[in-house]
Amino acid sequence: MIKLATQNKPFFSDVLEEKLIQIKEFGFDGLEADGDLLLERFDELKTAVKDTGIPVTSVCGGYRGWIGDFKEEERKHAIQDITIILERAGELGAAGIVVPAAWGMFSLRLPPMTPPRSAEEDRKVLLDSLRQLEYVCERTGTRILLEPLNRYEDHMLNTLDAAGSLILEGGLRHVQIMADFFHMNIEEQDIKKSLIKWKDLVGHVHIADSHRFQPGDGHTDFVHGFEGLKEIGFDKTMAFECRVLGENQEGLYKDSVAYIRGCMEKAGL
Ligand code: LER
Ligand code: MN
Repeated sequence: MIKLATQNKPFFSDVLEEKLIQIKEFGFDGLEADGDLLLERFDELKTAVKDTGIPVTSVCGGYRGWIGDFKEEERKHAIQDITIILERAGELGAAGIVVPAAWGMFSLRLPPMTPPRSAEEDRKVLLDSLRQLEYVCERTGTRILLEPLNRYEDHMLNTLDAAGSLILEGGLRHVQIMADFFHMNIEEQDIKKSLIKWKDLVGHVHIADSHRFQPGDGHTDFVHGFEGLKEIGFDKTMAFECRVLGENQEGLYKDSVAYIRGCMEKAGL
């Protein structure tokens, strides 16, 4: 059974227990927490999960640097912070952390267009970071959810093919592909076909509509993509990662959850 999660929203309470209860009232099954909640407010978060019974399904961001950082010092920071986050995610029973190669560090489609490191070096660096994190995943029962981003947000991993082939090349057993509908809408020729191709490695999903706002407001064909998830028997977490367009933010977000649940039903999920 797929779990529907949400990242934080400005209209959710900052009191963690209240936040989790609100999330449930909005129609979600759990929270995709920002990493800084696990780094800065872990005891409070653990108590809130225990008292409400509403889970942290997964973690996204909130650490220093990137696993593919050009700066070695920053890459070390990323590995250090992600290690702590994974240890705490394991304690919470969360699946693991969503990790792109880097975000906003370099784009091959924007000036200066020539990166300071070769593609071969990029892969070496990424494999080194992922291998170090594999050990942490193994002892904490967690996973790295490796996320390809669109060409304007990252230059190393843009497609499910790129992330999947890196995982296979490294023989990484605790790293899976994080499939984001916003990025896939830009980079994949056919979202459904790509999901089916990487069926054994798809471990987590992000959803936003074509314009990165709430699902149902843009023109992404979610039912088509969800048919791919149905075909591969995906039964993990799908997290909303979007801004909300419109005046009545809370009402529109609730409508979007209902819209997505309807799309899931149409796809037989
Ligand atoms: C950034 O666009 C994104 O999709 C996040 O999930 C980054 O991990
Ligand atoms: Mn994403």
